Amino acid sequence: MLKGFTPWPADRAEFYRETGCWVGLTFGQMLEDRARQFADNVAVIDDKRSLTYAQLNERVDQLATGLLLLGIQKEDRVVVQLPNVVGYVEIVFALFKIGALPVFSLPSHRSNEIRYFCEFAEAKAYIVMDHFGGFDYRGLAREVQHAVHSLEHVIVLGEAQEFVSFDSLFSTQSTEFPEVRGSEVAFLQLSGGSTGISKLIPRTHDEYMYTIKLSDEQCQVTEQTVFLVVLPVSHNYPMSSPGILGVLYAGGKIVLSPSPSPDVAFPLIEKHRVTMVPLVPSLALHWLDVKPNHTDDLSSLEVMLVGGSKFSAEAAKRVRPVFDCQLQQVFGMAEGLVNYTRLDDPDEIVIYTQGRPMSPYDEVKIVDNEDQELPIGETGHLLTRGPYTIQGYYKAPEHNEKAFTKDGFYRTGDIVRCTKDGYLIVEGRAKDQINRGGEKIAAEEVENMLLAHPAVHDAAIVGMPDYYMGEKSCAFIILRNADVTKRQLKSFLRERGLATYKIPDEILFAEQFPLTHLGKVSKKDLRLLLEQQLQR
Ligand code: OOB
Repeated sequence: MLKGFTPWPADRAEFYRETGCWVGLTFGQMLEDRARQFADNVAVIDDKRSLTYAQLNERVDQLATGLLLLGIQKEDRVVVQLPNVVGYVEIVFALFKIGALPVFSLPSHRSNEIRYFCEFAEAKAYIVMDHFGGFDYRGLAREVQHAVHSLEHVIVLGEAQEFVSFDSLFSTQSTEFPEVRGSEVAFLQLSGGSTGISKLIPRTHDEYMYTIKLSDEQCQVTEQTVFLVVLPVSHNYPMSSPGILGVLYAGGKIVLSPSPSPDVAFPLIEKHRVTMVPLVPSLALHWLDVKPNHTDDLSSLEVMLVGGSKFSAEAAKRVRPVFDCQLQQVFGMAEGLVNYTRLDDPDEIVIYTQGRPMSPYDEVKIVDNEDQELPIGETGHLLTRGPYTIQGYYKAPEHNEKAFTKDGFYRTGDIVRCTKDGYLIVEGRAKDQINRGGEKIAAEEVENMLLAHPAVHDAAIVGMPDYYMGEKSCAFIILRNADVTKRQLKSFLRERGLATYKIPDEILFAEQFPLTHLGKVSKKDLRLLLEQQLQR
């Protein structure tokens, strides 16, 4: 078993097997199976190429062979940083087949994040695109490879320069793949993070297969589904709720879009007769606002999933009239628990709630500050455990003590209320995190980096209401007796390799911070202060 992975207690693991949640199927086997069943169906398309199920499986086998020949072995960690391209699906399944573990990073991550992931996971390889979105990832790879000693290979899709070319890896040599079991860890996903930098989340084949099987049921994914991905494909949401994995499970078709812009995405919906698309609220709002200016035929669209942050009821009401499709809200987390509104739920529920747990074996509790369970209808902290919610972050025993209860419930950090029918309504957040249109920012990570600036005496980051993003980030700064501009502070963060989405949208200087009675910075009061400033 992978070192640093926290397994489920034996009795619960046995229960999840007995009840048929965990069936021992790996993602490698799943693809082989679907390649037989749906051989000539198109599995995945991007703006350059497309592959049928049979072709995908064949290419995955050749790539897996090439990875083995390169020296990538079972349980080796491989940081994957790719945009929405067919090569992403190929590489991830090739790693699954040999039992090597992809560590999923986002295209917007920079050296601060990538160095950390590679170091922390002791990654053997790092896989990037040559360039994308105006950024050359080979420069980043050079910097990371220089800094991280475990990193033996950088694999590049496109022009590889001095690195290993992705295309050169495909090999028809006959090789035996290592045996991989359903109970083993399949990959490491990223947490949004609330203290310091993102934690890594180990997910096993068994429990992740269960999440996509259930998601397929709740979202009615079938062989006929045409699924458009405009969000970064490696995020847990477009990956598994129901995500690209759910679509492959059902034999449907994945269309990968290089951009979420309606100018790119709407023509793709028309061209491929897309039936389903997952969005975050900021994008859904944007699409709602601009739809009337577009003439593309979007009549194939049946379901728009919206999740990742709270979708306002006002916006939710507009989905059907504007897009003539069904809205399905999803409230999920990379740590596990996923809630959906159901496709046959009345509007009341679809518009006003974030859905209910997808498995009958999900256990949810809503508790007060002392972990005492609250009566139904009251607002409190959401705790959960179940057949697909992790028991611990990867190699983080101390953090796990705080993030999980003694009996294995995960503290989600979300403040919710439950209706009498078991639907959850997200009311707020207890974790020190900013949810910037679905992208999570751990305040502490950015604060620590700001504190490294010689002119900064103290820094505190809070969310700032925003029409599209839900919230943006605002950094309050107390300066030493030095002069520094907002722009200089932002470029300081950029030069330190912080991902762009984490750079504060606003910086405000303060003389002092409001404190709690314990003497900690009161973020609640800072938010009030910010509100007053904005109103002015
Ligand atoms: C998804 O996963 P993560 O890991 O990026 O973020 C999880 C957190 C939740 O704990 C909650 O704070 C927030 O994102 N969240 C929502 C929400 N969906 C997620 N807050 C309010 N309303 C919602 N609908 O974001 C994720 C993973 C799988 C499926 C969907 C989203």
